[in-house]
Amino acid sequence: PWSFFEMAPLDPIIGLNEQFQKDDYPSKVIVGVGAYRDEKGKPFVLPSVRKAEKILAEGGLDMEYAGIAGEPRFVDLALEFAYGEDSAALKEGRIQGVQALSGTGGLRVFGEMMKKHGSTTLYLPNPSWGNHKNIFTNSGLEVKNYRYYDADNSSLDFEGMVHDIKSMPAGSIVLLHACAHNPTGMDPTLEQWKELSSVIKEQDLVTFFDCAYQGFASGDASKDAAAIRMFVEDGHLISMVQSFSKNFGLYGQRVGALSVVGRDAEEAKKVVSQMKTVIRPMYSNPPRHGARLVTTILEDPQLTAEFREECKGMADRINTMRGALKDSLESAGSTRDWSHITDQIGMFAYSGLSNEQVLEMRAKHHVYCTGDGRISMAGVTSDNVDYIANAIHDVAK
Ligand code: PLP
Ligand code: TYF
Repeated sequence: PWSFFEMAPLDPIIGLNEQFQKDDYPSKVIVGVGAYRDEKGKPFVLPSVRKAEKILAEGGLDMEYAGIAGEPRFVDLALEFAYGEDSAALKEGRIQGVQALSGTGGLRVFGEMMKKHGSTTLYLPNPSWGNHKNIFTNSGLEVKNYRYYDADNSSLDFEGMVHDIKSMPAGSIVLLHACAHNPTGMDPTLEQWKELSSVIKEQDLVTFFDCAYQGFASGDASKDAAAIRMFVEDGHLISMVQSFSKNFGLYGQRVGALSVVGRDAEEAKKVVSQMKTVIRPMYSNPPRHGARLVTTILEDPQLTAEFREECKGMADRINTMRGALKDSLESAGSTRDWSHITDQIGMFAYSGLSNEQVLEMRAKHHVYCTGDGRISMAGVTSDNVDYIANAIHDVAK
């Protein structure tokens, strides 16, 4: 039955790892997948997560199935983490959610649910995270774009964005990156968010926030939730997917949540019941360990404080490397304006390198970033920053 199967192309982001593994050049560098590395370039487990692991190991917990919606306590804490403990909507029970297979799984459940309930079109920023389009196309939705990034000026094309939102048909879904936009590292200001909130309201759209980097934009997880909290306060009945991959460093544990703000608690519960009908035939229920780790941390004020400090530490190291990369490019003799590297926030630098330059940099210098010129700043260290800068300068001259 398999003879007509062709080899599928490599994933444009994750496939880079496979290519990189095969490269035996000694000073090869990968700044592709968005995964945090420490100053030695090694994967990093947060000390608060290590402590939570110990607590769990000693807790003698059983390994029974979670419910379809996952760990209820985790969901409550995840929602408080994003919407804020003081959120009126949360206190009124108008926000309900399920545990999700990290951000990706939550996006897919949302897409399937919306398709089932008559949605036809979802709008993504141009550009957006590479996987978004496939997730929603595979959910049966038509995926369109709205203007977001002005590549010529390395800035947010806010006017274009507002213009495009104003021409979206009522009932369309608009996906917004809650903070630290991937791949551009360029977010609307608070004033711009306010304007977006009012424009979207007039248009009668379904607002869907993808929150994958809460804590990574400013270093302060509460501050990074400002847009979400503003929209809820403004009365938007949003839905949101949260990922705990980056901020808690729990990538492989697949920890996330999908939530909805209803007109009242009953409405929100009805939506959650529909999420569960999507989940049950797809994967039945989510894994427990990662959700238990996050619960253990967020339940404990001391561990939460430690986590917040550690998350800030990651964001700070990335920012230091932004400055170092820009300086290093200038020392290498580049006369191009690289100020966008330090202006951008979150995990990535959207360098402005063309696909041709990216491929040349890979072939000549064995520096691997994604085809769109996105550099994972989390992979830049004091040891490799000069090498990366020289490679960029060489192909960008
Ligand atoms: N959404 C955005 C914008 C992302 O950048 C990512 C990961 O890079 C995700 C969602 C999903 O990540 P995960 O499935 O690990 O939570
Ligand atoms: O670097 C990125 O943009 C992501 C990272 O299951 C990622 O693609 C990798 C694996 C995964 C989800 C996200």
